[in-house]
Amino acid sequence: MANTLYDNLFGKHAGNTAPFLHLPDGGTISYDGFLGTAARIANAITALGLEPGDRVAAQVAKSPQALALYAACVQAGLIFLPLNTAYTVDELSYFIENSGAKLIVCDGARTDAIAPMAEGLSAQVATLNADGSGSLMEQAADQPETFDTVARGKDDLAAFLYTSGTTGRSKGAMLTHENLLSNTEVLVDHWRFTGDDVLLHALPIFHTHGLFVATNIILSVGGKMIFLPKFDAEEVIAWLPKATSMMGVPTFYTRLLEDAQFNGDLVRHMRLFISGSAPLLAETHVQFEERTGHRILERYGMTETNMNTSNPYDGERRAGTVGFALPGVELKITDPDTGKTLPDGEIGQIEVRGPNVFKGYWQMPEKTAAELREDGFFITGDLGKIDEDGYIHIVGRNKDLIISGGYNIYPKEIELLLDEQPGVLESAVVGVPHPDFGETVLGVIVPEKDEQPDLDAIMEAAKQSLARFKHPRRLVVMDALPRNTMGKVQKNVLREDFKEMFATA
Ligand code: MLC
Ligand code: AMP
Repeated sequence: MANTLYDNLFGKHAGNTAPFLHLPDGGTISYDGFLGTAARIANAITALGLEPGDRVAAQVAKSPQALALYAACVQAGLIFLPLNTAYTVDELSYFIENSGAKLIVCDGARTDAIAPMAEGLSAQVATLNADGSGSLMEQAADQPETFDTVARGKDDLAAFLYTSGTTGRSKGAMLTHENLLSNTEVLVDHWRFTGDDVLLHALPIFHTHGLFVATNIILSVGGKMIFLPKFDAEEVIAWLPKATSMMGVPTFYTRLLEDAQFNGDLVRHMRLFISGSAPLLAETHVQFEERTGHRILERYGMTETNMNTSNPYDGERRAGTVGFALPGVELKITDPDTGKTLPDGEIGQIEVRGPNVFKGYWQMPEKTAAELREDGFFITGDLGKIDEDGYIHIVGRNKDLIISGGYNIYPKEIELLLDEQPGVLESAVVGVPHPDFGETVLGVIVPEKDEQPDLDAIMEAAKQSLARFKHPRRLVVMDALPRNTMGKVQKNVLREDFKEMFATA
């Protein structure tokens, strides 16, 4: 039976005994072995009573089995909902409730904390640990190695990825089989991936970058991945000689450059380095070329759209730009007030349209209507301009968003928590420059009259409910927040005042 994504990424490798994954312990997993594991998992999940269209939430460490869970969901027509492993149970419960997930796959060590929440939301729980053990794989072990692929057309949903919102409530971006497949095919072609590629994969697999860009591309061409559990500069340096290509967020590149062992000899054979998810400083681009002779290829994407633009493979990869719209993607710069297209050179909001653009936010028609126009253009919330040579520059954001090490953080979510704390009158959260993470979180607190809020207790409260990467790196107390004549908090003033805070962190 036809299944758009499964047939084109997974099913076509049936019987292929060539390696798909190289693991840190030196072991390999073949395409055929991987598909067998995926089929067993698909059988196990359907035996739990899940049906096509149901959501499967996965908060699991990166492992071959975790990747096979993605393949299993695609094959069984289930909607895959990967979640950052850093999310707390509080955060998780929102995603489960909002998505109506029928199954949560989590690490065994978290079952005690997650099970009561799951029960309250009528979701089943299965475990999958970092070493591939757990109840999911136990249930899968007795299942057949083949599974009758469920038919799925191009408009059927394949995944929900939650992106935080400016109001503090996350939105489930609905991605179809066609959204994912069309983007993969364009990127394979644009970046010249072939079955000879060995991609060094050190990204997490719960986001677009590591899952839909990196993994789908390699699956599409039948290449190999060096599948590392996380980014560790020494480990990456040890494996680079065996790779042909690498994808990373800017922090990967700045950390490599900080390591004296990282030199040109190590990577002379490499074909391609790609960066995205956050702005790559032009100075990093230049330093990388000086050290290695390679020009990093920077591209621009989003959870809702996958990849939108890319610097050219053959032409000039221009530092500080994200290149041109990808084939099939229309991009325009518009006036945020009128929606009218602006002439080249002028700064406005970036809008995109194409087969890559998602179908909307799950059960949030107003939010969908506010960002996805009826004519199919998606308002990205990024501000940019097109230069005289057609290169697209991202110059800022029209949305209150912090990007730390490639993770998105919406200040509103943190402000809501800070505002609730004893002795706090109000707060503002801003992103300030950070040498390692690009930006980091600074919380500014205004106490109630004659109060002295307990900053340690506030940080403790943040730990309870927010993922580690969202915690303010520092809290400062001010008598009042800077406001404009309309009474709106001037976050730009705070960003400017505190821009040196972590300059040498
Ligand atoms: C980890 N920490 C972070 C963090 N990552 N804090 C802020 N920002 C981050 N990104 C926490 C850790 O929990 C730790 O807490 C402390 O900060 C320092 O940890 P570390 O050891 O230095 O971090 P590390 O584990 O090495 O992780 C850093 C990283 C990782 C940059 C390697 O965050 C990463 O892999 N980021 C990639 C994110 C990504 O894939 N984004 C793509 C989104 S898709 P403690 O308690 O020890 O202090 C997208 C669309 C597109 O945006 O265009 O691609
Ligand atoms: P996410 O919601 O995690 O998918 O993050 C998407 C956001 O990351 C975009 O809206 C941009 O603000 C940012 N982003 C992605 N790639 C780049 C890039 N190359 N340069 C600057 N910002 C980027």
